[in-house]
Amino acid sequence: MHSLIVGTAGHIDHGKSALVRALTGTDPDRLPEEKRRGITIDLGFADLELDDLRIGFVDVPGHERFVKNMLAGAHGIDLLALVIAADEGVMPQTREHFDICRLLGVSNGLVVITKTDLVDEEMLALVEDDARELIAGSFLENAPLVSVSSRTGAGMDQLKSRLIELGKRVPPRSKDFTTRLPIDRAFSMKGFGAVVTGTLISGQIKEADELELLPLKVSVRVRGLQVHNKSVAEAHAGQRTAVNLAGIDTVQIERGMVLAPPSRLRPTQIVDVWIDVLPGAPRAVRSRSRVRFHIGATEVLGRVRVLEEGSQIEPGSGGLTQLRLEVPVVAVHGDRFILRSYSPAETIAGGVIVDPFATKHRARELHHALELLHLLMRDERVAKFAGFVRASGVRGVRLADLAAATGWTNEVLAAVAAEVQQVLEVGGLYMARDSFDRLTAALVDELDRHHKREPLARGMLRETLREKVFTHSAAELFSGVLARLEADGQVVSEKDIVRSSAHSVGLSDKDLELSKRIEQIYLAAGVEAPSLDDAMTKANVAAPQRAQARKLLQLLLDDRKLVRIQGDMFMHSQTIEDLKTKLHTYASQHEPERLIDVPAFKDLAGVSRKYAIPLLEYFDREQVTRRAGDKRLILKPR
Ligand SMILES: Nc1nc2c(ncn2[C@@H]2O[C@H](COP(=O)(O)OP(=O)(O)O)[C@@H](O)[C@H]2O)c(=O)[nH]1
Ligand SMILES: [Mg+2]
Repeated sequence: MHSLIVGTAGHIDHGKSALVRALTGTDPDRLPEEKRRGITIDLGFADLELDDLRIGFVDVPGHERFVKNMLAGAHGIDLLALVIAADEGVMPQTREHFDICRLLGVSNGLVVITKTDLVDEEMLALVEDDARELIAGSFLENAPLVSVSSRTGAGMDQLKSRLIELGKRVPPRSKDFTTRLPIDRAFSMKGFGAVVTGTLISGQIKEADELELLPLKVSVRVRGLQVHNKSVAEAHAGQRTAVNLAGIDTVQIERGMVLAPPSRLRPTQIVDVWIDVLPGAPRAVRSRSRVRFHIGATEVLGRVRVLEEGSQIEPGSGGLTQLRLEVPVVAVHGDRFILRSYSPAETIAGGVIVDPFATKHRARELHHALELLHLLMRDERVAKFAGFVRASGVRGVRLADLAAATGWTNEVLAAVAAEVQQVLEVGGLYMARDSFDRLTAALVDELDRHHKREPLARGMLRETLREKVFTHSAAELFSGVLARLEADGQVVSEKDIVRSSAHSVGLSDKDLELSKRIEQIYLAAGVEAPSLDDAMTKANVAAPQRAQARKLLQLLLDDRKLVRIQGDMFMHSQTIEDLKTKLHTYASQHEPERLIDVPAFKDLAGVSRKYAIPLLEYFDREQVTRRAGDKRLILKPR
């Protein structure tokens, strides 16, 4: 079975709903008001199995006041049935609906001339000419034109066989996009709760799936599914789908909201788009004009900022534009949409989403922004991927960001990522090679400046460096960049200190000599560590030189020649190593407990309590020992 959606379009009273009823036996005018007034106000639905085709009909209102509702149904159709009444011919909404379908990228369909029972042959021929003129040069140019009467049934069999032929030629929906269901109806069913319906435009939905309702970002669960009024375990792209949702109240759901997998797609309020202004539009699309933006099943208001020179796009031409929306919507790259003027509401343009998560462009950056948008518009996924990565600059972009921007499945993302060039993956973020180079240059610069300022310091604190160069980026990016620079041998990072690999602390002979003396004093003192003051005095450091001596001491610590036990208590690393060896020997003599108490440690180390406690605490921190009640467990060396 091949599922597809057929959408009606055409002027009011041209027999769209009657046609759907004649074909399916279902009256698509379901609202009491529609039945009473005999007109379609909102979308109607019906289904039909023809051969191995399962057709979902979306019947739209023809009245110009309800174009908004028409749009909510027109976005997901595979086949257009453009309906023209034989007794009236092409009328304003025939044209407007047809324009809309063209702008939305509908690419298959047929023309149905209805009410043939009301006209003679001559009139019918005239209307057919009228229709042919309308579709000349469009996607319907070579489409079948079928004349029918829903009243007498004339032409219905021919129409059905045309639908079968066309339906077979409609390509299956691409499997490359993540699941998305724009909601066109929401209602409650007694005993079931919230039910939403819509055209599943991509992916699939299964019973018990966890989904996310956007832009609310509420998680919901699929309690049940129906396709064509039958319960199913799974619904597929191209099917009219009803979903019974748990975890949400019907009152929270509105037409135009979207169901998608959790955390996969994201709402947006600024989009960069390409628009084509209808040749018949009453005026150019200008910056600052307020428009109605129709995407999926939703309509929101927004403001235009034309990105092209001249700040306007003339009727019959196209260009790049930014739309700032008053309410968030769900949009991915490549989505089609319609722009209507605010008042009077008329269709003026259609377009395609280029960058769904755009930022405001400053005038001097506009040129660069336009360049990137053109890259995104290239018809190759690798170029699009590279475009999104480049647009992210030195911030980089996560695969999840790319998934939200493109709507691509993980399989597609992985395949494209493997092919893309001049893009690096750093700390889980994708970044263009030149952005990466700029970032590393800034980092190396910052380090060099630091080394110039502080020639005696071994390097810069990691955190300080991150704050200076990576203020606005993700933490993992910094580690990623650093790791790459280390692997390249450009920088060396030790614990919380980073230095450029070319940097070495340059000590004067005098400093070198003093540093040796200080080290010697600690080495000689062993566990009987002198206070800092004592050490300075012993090393003959006069008061004015103490600051310098302290820096030298810090260098000795950085070089791990000295170890800080606690506060100002330092010991030589040799002393500590000897103690560790003694501890391990002791442990091996006290297997399997490997325990030592404070008195035993004092004996072992030959120290008083004043040193024993800080030393043991130091060993605890270093994971040489671990507290076990009032004793220490001597850990096995790793
Ligand atoms: N004589 C005749 N009347 C029709 C035919 N199809 C529809 N109608 C009538 O035309 C009117 C409008 O039809 P409807 O299907 O509601 O038009 P819609 O607004 O395009 O959906 C109704 O009164 C229908 O009974 C037809 O083939 N022949
Ligand atoms: Mg109707």
